[in-house]
Amino acid sequence: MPVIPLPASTRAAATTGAPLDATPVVVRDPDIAPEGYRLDTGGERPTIAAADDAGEAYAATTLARLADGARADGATRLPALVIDDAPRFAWRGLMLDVARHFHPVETVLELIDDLAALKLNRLHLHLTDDQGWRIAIDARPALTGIGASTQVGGGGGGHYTKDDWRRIVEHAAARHVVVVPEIDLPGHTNAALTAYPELAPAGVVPAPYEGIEVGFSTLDPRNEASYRFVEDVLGEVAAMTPGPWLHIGGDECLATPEDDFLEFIRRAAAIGAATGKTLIGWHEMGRSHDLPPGTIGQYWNLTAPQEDHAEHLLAFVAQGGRAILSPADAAYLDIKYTEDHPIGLIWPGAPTTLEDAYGWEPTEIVPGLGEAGILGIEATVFTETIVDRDALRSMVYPRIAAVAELAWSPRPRDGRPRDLDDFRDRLARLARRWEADGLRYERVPGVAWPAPRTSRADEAGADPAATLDR
Ligand code: TNX
Repeated sequence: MPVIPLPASTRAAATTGAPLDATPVVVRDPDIAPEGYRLDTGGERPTIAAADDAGEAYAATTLARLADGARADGATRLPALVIDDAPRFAWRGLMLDVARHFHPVETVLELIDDLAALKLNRLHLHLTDDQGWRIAIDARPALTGIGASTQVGGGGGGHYTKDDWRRIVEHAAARHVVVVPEIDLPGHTNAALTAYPELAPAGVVPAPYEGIEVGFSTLDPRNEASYRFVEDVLGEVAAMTPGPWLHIGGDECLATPEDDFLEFIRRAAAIGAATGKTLIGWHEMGRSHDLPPGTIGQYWNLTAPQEDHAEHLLAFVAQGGRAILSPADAAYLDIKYTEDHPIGLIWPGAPTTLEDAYGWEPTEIVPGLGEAGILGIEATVFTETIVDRDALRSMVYPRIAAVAELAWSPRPRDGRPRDLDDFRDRLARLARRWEADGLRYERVPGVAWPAPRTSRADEAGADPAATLDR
């Protein structure tokens, strides 16, 4: 079953099932796969069978979309169907960078709702970077003092208090989304160094940074105080986070000499593992052969791997871990849609269209990495150019639907490509809901998008351009 169900009108048995408003009967069935479900819409009441709460929730989502489709067709009953559905990958994620531009709690809560609606189950928050530190650490108050006061382009920053964090993780858990905090180490640490300059390598005087370069900062790997800092931070983040994962970054450490990098990763990973969490690192961390067993590698290089990036990812699997795939030319939702798109970066070399986001196969990226080595896939949204909720929505939608479908739906048999036209048709139907919810998405070419809904602001006589799509 694709993550976006087919419209009811295309189904042979349409409108002979349960009435649209019938409350489903829910049963537990331990033989159904984790997060999977069986949905039978044939009787007077739909039946949902699932092994767990997530499967039950995903069945309810599919049922709601089927009802949307039937209603749009003017039907009063559901199509009579039996759907056996379960995810291909256990890890179906989105990463949001709240460091380059801070995004408030409400934006994050809404994003979690969006993820759950597409059967995505991980929200990775990139909480720290050169331009800002966004999470309260009681033992290190300056991190959210001076360290949180900046962001790309200026205009102030922000951070999450421990109460904010609790709201985020609880909201997520109620929607079967696990929050994964990332503390990026030892590079991407300029904001931390402005707060605690004694952790910078000797001779480096950190100044606040609000540009978009990468790779210039590092905690001093030769200073014992750096490891006490890592202990304080990872200890508190682990304690306040109910999920089992802790991401420690490790990417783009261009200012850390290789030997120092390897020693830092060995020690920081041991500190992280001692919290009891399973660690995740960007694939460069695979340069280390001293990773705690089971450490997960996240791949950010291209769908056609360059240099030694694939080798570094495979080193995680060799050390007992698995891979999360986030290829930058397909799953980076901060990359421009077109060369002249007003928002976004274009460092992978070309824009990322909806078709690019949909047109890749996870097992065909890193030679030697098969289905068993792949924990799942994750889209990312770095926010150098993404300043607010509307900009975020316009970059995330519709490409997130492509990533969600690759994460959930089975690979087409016989290695055939996925049916792009079918995906576009289903997407056009789904967008009616986005219109109804009044949320911004990018009306990329190739999809028969629904007519834009007249906004409330428009009805009130305000400037329609403020809320309508470009
Ligand atoms: C690469 S991918 C980064 C980030 C940037 C992003 C922009 C990775 C691990 N690092 O530092 O924000 O590109 O797309």
